Amino acid sequence: MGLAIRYEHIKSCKQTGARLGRVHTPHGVIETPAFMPVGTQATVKTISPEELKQMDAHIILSNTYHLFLRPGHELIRQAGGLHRFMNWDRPILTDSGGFQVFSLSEMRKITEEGVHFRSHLNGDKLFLSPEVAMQVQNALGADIMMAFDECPPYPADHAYAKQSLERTSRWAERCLTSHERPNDQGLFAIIQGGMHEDLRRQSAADLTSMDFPGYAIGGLSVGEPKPLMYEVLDYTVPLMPANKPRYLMGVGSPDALIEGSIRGIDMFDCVLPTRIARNGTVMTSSGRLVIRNARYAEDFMPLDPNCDCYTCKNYTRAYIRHLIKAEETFGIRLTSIHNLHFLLNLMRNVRQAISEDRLLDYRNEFFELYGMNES
Ligand code: PRF
Ligand code: ZN
Repeated sequence: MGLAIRYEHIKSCKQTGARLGRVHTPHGVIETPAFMPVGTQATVKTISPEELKQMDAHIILSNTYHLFLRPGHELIRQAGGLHRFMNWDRPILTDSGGFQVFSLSEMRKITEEGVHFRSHLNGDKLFLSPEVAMQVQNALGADIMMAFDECPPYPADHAYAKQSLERTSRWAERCLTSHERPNDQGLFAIIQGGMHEDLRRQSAADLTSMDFPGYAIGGLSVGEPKPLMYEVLDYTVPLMPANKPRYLMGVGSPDALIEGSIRGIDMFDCVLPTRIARNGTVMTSSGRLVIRNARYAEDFMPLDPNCDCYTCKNYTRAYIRHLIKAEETFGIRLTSIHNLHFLLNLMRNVRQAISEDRLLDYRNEFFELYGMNES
């Protein structure tokens, strides 16, 4: 197998079993557990790479589906790959399109060969398959690429989830075979199986027998209750190899980042911080705050008095509320910077707590202030 990705385990938390580690990639090191900001269209919306580095983001995620549709992977290959195209020289992970094609495109038809669909941009007829997803991701050149999978909707009955995971296993094999750059791009497999324990076992067994350099859990955070997601993690994470990175896809609420870390997850991504920032919602140490609310009109405090981000050091709630209400783009830049800083800082705190064997204490202190059920 390829040499692109190496997981270094530093230690496990004695209170929880959470892992402190490092993922070594061709573009540098990711300290784990890590949160990956999402840059769907080769940009983390409104934030420059320099700002992401100031916030200490180690890795960002981008999307095969979007870049395949626009501007096209051949153009990005011509630019010298995604890193050079977007001026980001730290690690990048690209998702395979196997999820976005189901959530965004119209008139899709799944066959054994792949997925036929129409572009959500202009209605063009397109096709994605394991081989096409690998070709596109090889052209983009991310450090970590994802296998082309099928994420069943929630709820999915046992029969559907079974045939879907079996296809995902066959597709994973085809991804391995058609991957052309195993020495500088690591390909991660995605465990599916819905909310069914026997199917998660079957999926993990299929995929771990193929020896990928990393493993992800897909098919969670698709509308199921949080306790059910934690239950699936409880029995799925122990099925994943201990010497490789473990990535929980599309999960990034503060409570789930902590609960996932406790269960042994190393990597997370989510559009949540940047998406809610754009409608004026921020995460603070005492829970979510909706800055559009009239109660902040004359509030000259920072968004979060406990935060030392650029936004909180320089701007007030009243000013940010004004910008958001006036639809000034600087407003959503300020809330996006704050929310990303909040989650990246949360992960720094999680790593520190693991190193000191007190992640359970940290979790309890965090929830005390933040509120357990807020996402
Ligand atoms: N598969 C892929 N990407 C994903 C998911 C998945 O199951 C999810 C599930 N929450 C988010 N992103 N390929
Ligand atoms: Zn802040």
